[in-house]
Amino acid sequence: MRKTALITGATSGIGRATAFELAKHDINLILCGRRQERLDTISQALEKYTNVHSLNFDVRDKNAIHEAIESLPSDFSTIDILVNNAGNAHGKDPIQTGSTDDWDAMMDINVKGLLYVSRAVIPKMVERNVGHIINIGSVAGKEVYPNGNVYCASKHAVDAINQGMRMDLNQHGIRVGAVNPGLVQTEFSEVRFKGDTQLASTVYEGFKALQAEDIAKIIHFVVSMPTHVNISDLTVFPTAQASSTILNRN
Ligand code: NDP
Ligand code: 8X3
Repeated sequence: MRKTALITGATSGIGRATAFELAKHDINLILCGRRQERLDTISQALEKYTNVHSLNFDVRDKNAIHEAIESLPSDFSTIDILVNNAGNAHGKDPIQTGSTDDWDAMMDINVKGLLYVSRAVIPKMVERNVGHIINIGSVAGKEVYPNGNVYCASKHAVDAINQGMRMDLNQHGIRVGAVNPGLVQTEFSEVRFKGDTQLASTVYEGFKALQAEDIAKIIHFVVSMPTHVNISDLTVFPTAQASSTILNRN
């Protein structure tokens, strides 16, 4: 029987690429995001591969998440795989001048949003003693870099939540693991720099960044392992990157 995966942040970047990768491997999909037009376009493109249902909610809105999960049609209501991917950096300022609105956005989306979606999905996994959760962390959850302050804090929180989830869900046979990418060329930097596409493009100049499809293939690899194998924590850099602060630009 086909598995069903719910992917948050499926309208762009890593989430969208993961939707295509899992669809091509016969996994039913629940695609989540706030931009309905994109959800519609992506769903249409994937319908030739698999069954797709989309849910429009902001991960900051716990009531909307709960209602959306409760509203799932019976064909989609058994979620086998949860990809907690929605998130972004907002701003890249030193702590003394950082925007408290940016800080709220990062903590509310990257940390609390991930928790709210997980809280809505996990109980049914626990009832069935079946499930696989992939938390998209970051190298920023393993190291801190200058001006990364609160984004790094949010991803360190994801790292801790990933470990805690694995412990609590261990007795239920639910697999939990994180995929922690280095620099991936997506809309991430456009969001971080508030639509300044020129500044955003400089982030990926002079080296070959990871592509969203690279991470999607890794996520498929993780979920396709036999059920006795749990990839708990995986960090992936572009070859040109050795750490958050060491990047070989030519
Ligand atoms: P993108 O900006 O391309 O995609 C972000 C996705 O998150 C979009 O689909 C967006 O959908 C969704 N999202 C953002 N805010 C919300 C919200 N409040 N409610 C619901 N959905 C939301 O970035 P990436 O694909 O690069 O990022 C995906 C994940 O990967 C993030 O968690 C990021 O931290 C992580 N990551 C990225 C790296 C990179 O270098 N790009 C490296 C390491 C980790 P919509 O706007 O439609 O709601
Ligand atoms: C995204 C990668 O280096 O911009 O998590 O923090 S980085």
